[in-house]
Parts: sequence; C-alpha cells; structure tokens
Amino acid sequence: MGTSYHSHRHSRPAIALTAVKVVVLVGGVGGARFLLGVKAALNLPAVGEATDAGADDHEITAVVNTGDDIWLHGMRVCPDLDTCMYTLGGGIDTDRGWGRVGETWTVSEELAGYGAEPTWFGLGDRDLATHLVRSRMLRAGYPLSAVTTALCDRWRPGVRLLPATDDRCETHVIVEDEAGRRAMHFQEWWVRHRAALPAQAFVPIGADEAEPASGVLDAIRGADAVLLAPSNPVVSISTILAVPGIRHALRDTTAPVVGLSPIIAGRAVRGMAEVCLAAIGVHREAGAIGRHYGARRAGGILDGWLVHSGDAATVPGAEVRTVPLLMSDVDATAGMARAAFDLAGVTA
Ligand code: FO1
Repeated sequence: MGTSYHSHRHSRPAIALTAVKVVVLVGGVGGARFLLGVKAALNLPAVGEATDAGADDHEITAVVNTGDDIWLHGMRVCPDLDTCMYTLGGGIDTDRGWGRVGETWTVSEELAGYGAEPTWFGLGDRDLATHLVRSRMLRAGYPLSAVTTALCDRWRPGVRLLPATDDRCETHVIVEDEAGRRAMHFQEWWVRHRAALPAQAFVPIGADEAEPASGVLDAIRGADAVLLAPSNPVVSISTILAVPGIRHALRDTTAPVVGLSPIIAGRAVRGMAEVCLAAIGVHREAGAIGRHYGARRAGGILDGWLVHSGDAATVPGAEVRTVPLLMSDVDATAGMARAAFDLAGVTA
C-alpha cells in the first residue's frame, strides 16, 4: 500500500492510497447499486473485473446481509448475495432489481401445478441453477462463504462478496393483526404480504450463536475505510451488526467508518425502510438513523454520516456532511462513494 500524507481542508488528514482496501456493509438492491458506484469511484469497471494491471490493486470487500436467506423447495436462496453477484457480474434483471435478466418461470409454474408451497415466491429457471449449485455445496459441507466464492468464479463481480455469517441467521417478523400475534420469515412478510401486516419487531433468528464468516473481521480490521451502504438500516445493516463480533470490529478498527442515509426528505428511495423503521420506533429521518447507528465516540459505530442535500442531521460525535444521495445512475452513485471516501479522509 503506497501512501502519501498531505494537509487537507478537512479535520482528518487525507491519505492518498494507491491500493485502497474498502469494506462495505450491504443489503440487496440498494447495496448492490452502491457497490457499482464504489467500483466506479475507484476507477474500476462498474460491472465485472478490471482487466488492466494496476487498477485491481484496490480491494473491495462487501459484507452482505444473510437475514433474507430462506430454504425453499429444499434449496437455499440467498437474495442479497445473489443480487450483489448478479448486479456486479452483469446478470441482473435491472427492472426488477433482483433475479436474472432474460428469466423464464417454467419450474415455478410446474411447482404451482403440484400445489407445492410456497407458491408466493418466484424462483426463475436461470436463478434456480444458482440455488441448486449452492444447496448441493452446502449439503456437501462447504460453508456459505466458500460456496459464494465458487459461484463468483462464474460471475467475477470484481468485489469480494462475503456473507456476514456462514451460520443460519434469518430475519423473522413479529406481526399482530385480527388473526393474532405470530412470527413469520421476512420473505413471507415482504413478498407474500407486501409488508402490509403491521410489524412489531424484526428478530435476527440464530444471531446469538452466529459467528462472522471467515474473512469478515480481518477485512474490517485491515480496511482503510468502512462504508455502510444506504441499505435498509433495520433488516439489512442491523442484521449484519447482530452477528456477534462485527459491531465490536467496527468500533475497534483504525479505519474511519462512514454511513450513507437511505432516507431522503423523510422517504425511503426504494424498499421498505419506512415501515421497518416505524416498527423499531426510529423516525424516518436521516438524522434519526445516524443517531440509531450512533457515533463511535459515543459508543456507536459511525465517524461520518452522509445525508442528502437539503436534509439536516445531527449525530453527536460524528461528522455530518450533505451531498446528493440519489443513486440515479453509476456516475451519481460514484459521486456518493467519492464523498464517503472524502469524509473518511481517503483519496483513491
Ligand atoms: N421479490 C418479490 O417481490 N417476489 C418474488 O417472488 C421474489 C423472488 C426472489 C427470488 C430470488 C431472489 O434473489 C430475490 C427474490 N425477490 C422476490 C426479492 C427479495 O424478496 C427481496 O426484495 C429482498 O430479499 C429484499 O432485499
């Protein structure tokens, strides 16, 4: 790692690095899109691997939420890992944001023909191949992180994708309506019920006994910067933080930790952050989410917090900056990543 220190207008001296090691905590669609911008900010091709020598000195590690993962029809489905892998590898359906481009649904239709439940979750034919390979390797005893590496041999995302944990750690939702109080898997709440059942709590089942996947803690400890993508703070980022050891590593690392707000002008740009925040009693407001993570100096995890132009926020102990945070295209997203590097004092 070649470094040259020079004075800088910001409080933290900028460190110019020829080989930046960045760790990004991510969920699904928003996290995957943010990773495209992180790559572009480091002059890497947004999709795929760098081919020219030198550019790939940078190391991006994505620590990916596993809370959405689910066993279906005997197969392990890992939506956030797959969304990142397909997005960065050029195989994503960009309209839906998840699943494969050019997808067909023959197997799902045939399963429905048998009445095989659940019929509310669509598994595309192309996507199924991923789940078949993954499930076979898991049954053979490989940890999810090793399986993910094997799947990425095909997709070459140009980012090291690490599940937050190799252990089963799934988000379940406690809901209460006229039918009573009950728990269900996050996907049942989100896909089957379209997040319309009133959620009282999101519980990361299995988190207590989970351990960070191999490589996660070392990546955080050895990073030059750690970024929290503008992913869902409740069911994506908090589920990663629920894996024992990860929060501690974030508090302990010498790398600055910078987060990006997923809420703009009081609204989630995509997904269901608003309803999830309501369930845990956090205002849908950029500052409230920053304070929910908390400043490292005040027992939390953040050194810096980026909020959208026009949003005001105070996070005691952390530096707050205002920049455009709409991921409208890769260039705009790269601008967000550059602003995060700048706040972290890292010049790529
Ligand atoms: N989302 C849906 O709304 N309906 C589906 O049938 C569905 C299937 C699906 C299959 C594989 C996959 O990787 C993702 C899938 N998603 C589907 C998206 C997923 O439920 C959520 O958007 C994420 O888990 C939330 O980040």
